[in-house]
Amino acid sequence: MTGRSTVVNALRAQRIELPSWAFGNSGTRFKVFAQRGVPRDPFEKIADAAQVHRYTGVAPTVALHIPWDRVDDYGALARHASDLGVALGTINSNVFQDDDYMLGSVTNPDARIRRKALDHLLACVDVMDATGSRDLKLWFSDGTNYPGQDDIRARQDRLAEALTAVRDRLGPDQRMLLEYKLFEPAFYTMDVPDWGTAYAHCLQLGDKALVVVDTGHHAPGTNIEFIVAMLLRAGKLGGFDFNSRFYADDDLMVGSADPFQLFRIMHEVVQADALRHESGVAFMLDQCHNIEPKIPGQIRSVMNVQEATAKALLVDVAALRHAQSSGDVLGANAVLMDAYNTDVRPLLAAVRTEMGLDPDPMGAYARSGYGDRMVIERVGGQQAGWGA
Ligand code: AFD
Ligand code: MN
Repeated sequence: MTGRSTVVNALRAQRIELPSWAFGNSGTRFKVFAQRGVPRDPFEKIADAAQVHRYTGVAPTVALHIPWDRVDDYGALARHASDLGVALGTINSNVFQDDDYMLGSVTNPDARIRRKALDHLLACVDVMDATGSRDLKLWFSDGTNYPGQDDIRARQDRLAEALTAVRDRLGPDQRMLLEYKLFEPAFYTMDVPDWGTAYAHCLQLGDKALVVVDTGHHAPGTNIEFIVAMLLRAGKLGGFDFNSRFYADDDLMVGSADPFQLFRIMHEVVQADALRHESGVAFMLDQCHNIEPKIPGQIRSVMNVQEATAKALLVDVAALRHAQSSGDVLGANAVLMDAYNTDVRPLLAAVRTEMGLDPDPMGAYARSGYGDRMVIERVGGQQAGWGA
């Protein structure tokens, strides 16, 4: 059984990265519901993200999305973040919102459009140079909707060509994280549909290329923790985009649909000793708060990741290994379920108190009145949202 101090120290050291885009207006293809007090620019997004870190203590970095978060002076944005106790994190490219990309970006049959997309990816590396970011996250909406529309293998060749050019551009301490997604917005083939495709390209690209597992990007019923274990064993897990789903890429608060799956994923992470910051695995959130207030929605997500992590840290590994090695099926399962069924909220409340935080982040944020103040202060301007 892991000692309490070891568990507490691991929970205190945990780092979860927030997505800037979660604080703007978001929605579905049917409607983006505007909320009052929403940020109007990257500086205000950072301010809202800093509230999540203020009350949770484990969310010190904010991922940016380019061009949504493009600013004239990234140094000023970084200083703004630092003044608020956070830092700029992963840079997310966006080659999915330009009319030119209707038939694909880096895999488009038109070389001119492929060049335009690659130039954006290289410009994102320039942003990384300016922000000091380690990771470039690459998600491609590229794919086809109909059999025969394009050559599946040729599109993979185009993808490999672009990824190689990005790899060659990266600095010595920079990485590229390739994210896969089974479907949407393409419905017949996605050019990076699954972990196998992402893994195959990352193997070709070398050590700087790693896979991102977005928990909403699989077919229903997929054993995601198996994928996580395989990538960890191969040294090719770059990170997560945590969210939750009932049916598709719903981008709901992580852990809200299936906290048991989140626990099983974090169990594989803990067993592979990959929770430590030094492991290089990035624990990012990637969500769209469509109907819930955004800052408390993110606080809840962070808390859900913490709870799954705490339970994973409580697994009695010695007992588990003994039961496994002796073929004690029920015993091994019981060891895991004992950890999962442990109410870790008192433990996390104690950890927060030891960190000098309110043990109840949601209540502390609500009592701060920050959200109400933003509604009053943020009048006018153009609210951030899809495309903003
Ligand atoms: C969309 C994509 C993908 C990506 C995210 C940020 O589905 O998850 O990581 O946008 O670009 O949610
Ligand atoms: Mn994602």
